[in-house]
Amino acid sequence: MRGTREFALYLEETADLLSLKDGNFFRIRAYRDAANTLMHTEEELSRIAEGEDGRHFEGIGAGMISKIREYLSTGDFREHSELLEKVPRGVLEIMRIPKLGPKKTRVLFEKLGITSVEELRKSIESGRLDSLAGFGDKTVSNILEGIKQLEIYSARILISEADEIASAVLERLRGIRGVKKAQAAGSLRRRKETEGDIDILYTGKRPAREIHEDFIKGLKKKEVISLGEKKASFIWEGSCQVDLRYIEEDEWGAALQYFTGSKEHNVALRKHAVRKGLKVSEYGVFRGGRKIAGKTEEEVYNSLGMQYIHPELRENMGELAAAAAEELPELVAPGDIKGDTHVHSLYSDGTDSIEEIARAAKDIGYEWIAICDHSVSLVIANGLDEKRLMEKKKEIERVRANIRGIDILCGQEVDIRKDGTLDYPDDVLEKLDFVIAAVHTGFTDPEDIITGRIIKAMSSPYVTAVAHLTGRLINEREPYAVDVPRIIDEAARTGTALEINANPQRLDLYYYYAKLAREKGVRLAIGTDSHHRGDLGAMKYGVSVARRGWLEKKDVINTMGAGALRKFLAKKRAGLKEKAGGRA
Ligand code: DGT
Ligand code: CA
Ligand code: CA
Repeated sequence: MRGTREFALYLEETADLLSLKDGNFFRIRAYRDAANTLMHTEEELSRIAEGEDGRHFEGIGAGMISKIREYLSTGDFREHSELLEKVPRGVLEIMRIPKLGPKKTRVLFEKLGITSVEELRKSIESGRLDSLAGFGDKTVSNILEGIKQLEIYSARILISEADEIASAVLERLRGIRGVKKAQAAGSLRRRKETEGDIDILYTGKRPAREIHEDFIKGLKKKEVISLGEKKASFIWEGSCQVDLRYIEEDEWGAALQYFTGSKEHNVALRKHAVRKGLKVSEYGVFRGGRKIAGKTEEEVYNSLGMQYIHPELRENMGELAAAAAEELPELVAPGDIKGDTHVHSLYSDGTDSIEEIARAAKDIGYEWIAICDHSVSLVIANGLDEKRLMEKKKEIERVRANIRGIDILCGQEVDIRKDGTLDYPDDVLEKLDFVIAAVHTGFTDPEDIITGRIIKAMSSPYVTAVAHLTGRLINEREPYAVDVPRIIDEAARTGTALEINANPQRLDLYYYYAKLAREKGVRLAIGTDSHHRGDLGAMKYGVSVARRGWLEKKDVINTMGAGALRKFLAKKRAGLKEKAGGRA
């Protein structure tokens, strides 16, 4: 579909290309203004081209309308495509480096043929810019600084960082005179694994511009991007963009719904509304000219004939149909969690003793905790050989006798070796309460090899769960190649659970695979992979992934009491051993 937003991006790009050519200032500004207007409307491009409803589209004149029509019929417009033939997109990226600007970008492109940020960085390092007029030491060091900034703006941040920024911003905002309600929306409210930027909505009884000006006063290292009547954008502490939006009190629910997104959810919601003869916008739900909802989000969804949809579900993965049929899952909640399936102790690479971990877990209110240290092959993480493993088991028994009210499971995170065998023999595994199996080697192997290793490991009656299935480290290491749907089928067949690793840098399984696992009847185990007892709090990120994956209490083994959990663990062992015995 050729959408309004895509067209607006093309306009923006045309304006950039024109500025690179030293084009007419007023024309460039007119394009940017039009792009900005279109970026913020919900209207279909074809309707704008009809010139209907023109009052929303100040700044979209006859010239622009003809470009829109051209775009609608050909997918582009001539001015844009012709400009783009002469200048590669990478050059536009260079122009986005703070403080560089179109003139210098043009020199780099025309004189040295530099067409990407990476090329520019290399050219600086190799001294190609040294003799270029207008690129003295100061300029070059500004460019390097700018490249670093650009990386900050374009990287998505971890949810744990986003949470911290959002609470600091909210605290500051709530402290400003005249601010009433304030809340995070956007991907952070949906609890997405990473955030592109942070969206904050608020209501107030003073002009928003004054509130924004108060807000940015005295910010450390502040970087104000824009300061408008209703919206302000800035970079918080040099790390992430924050958008503040002033919302009218009686439009709060509609705005919260709109700015929580996702965009895909919103598009589908609007279509659903249209079928019912209604119109949804960030201002409310309307029948004809009459507003029928908008003050609360519940009201917005209910007025469209559906259940309230939790933000975590709003990814257009079937939640609208389920809400209309009143068939939404009853999502697992942090309060349902009774234990953690993946915690390291001093025995391998953790920092705390078994007793310290057990007490910390008890303080959280858990009924049990599984201490899973690394196995013998993982030498760099101080993996345990059989002897030390038996010492650990003894110590767990001692601590268990000393601390009442919490069951400590003697677990291990056992390496899946290159040939798919496990890192301890069966007679050792048999002595453990809880085994999570994990791939820590051969990350670059092809998909069938890695998938095969994991499938072989799952066929062991001792393997409770597979840890961090894809091995990704967000912003640091790509996932290794693994056929997740196949693993899910095998997990269902063998009664093996799959881990949702709650470490904010992992969050692995991804939520959509958690959803698929649930649909196939696989249980999920949320493990924080803690190496310090302070990390136990990461459980909430794992629960968010579970909720985004539509999981209910019964789908997550962490919601079992200690007794039920031990029964569950015994079941796989008994079942698979019986099958193996039957075959023999
Ligand atoms: P992010 O920031 O990339 O992690 O993802 P979001 O979902 O927070 O996206 P963002 O910050 O661009 O916008 C916040 C929400 O506002 C988004 O989820 C839906 C809504 N929204 C913003 N701009 C548009 C738009 O042009 N069209 C539609 N349909 N929704 C939009
Ligand atoms: Ca956002
Ligand atoms: Ca935003």
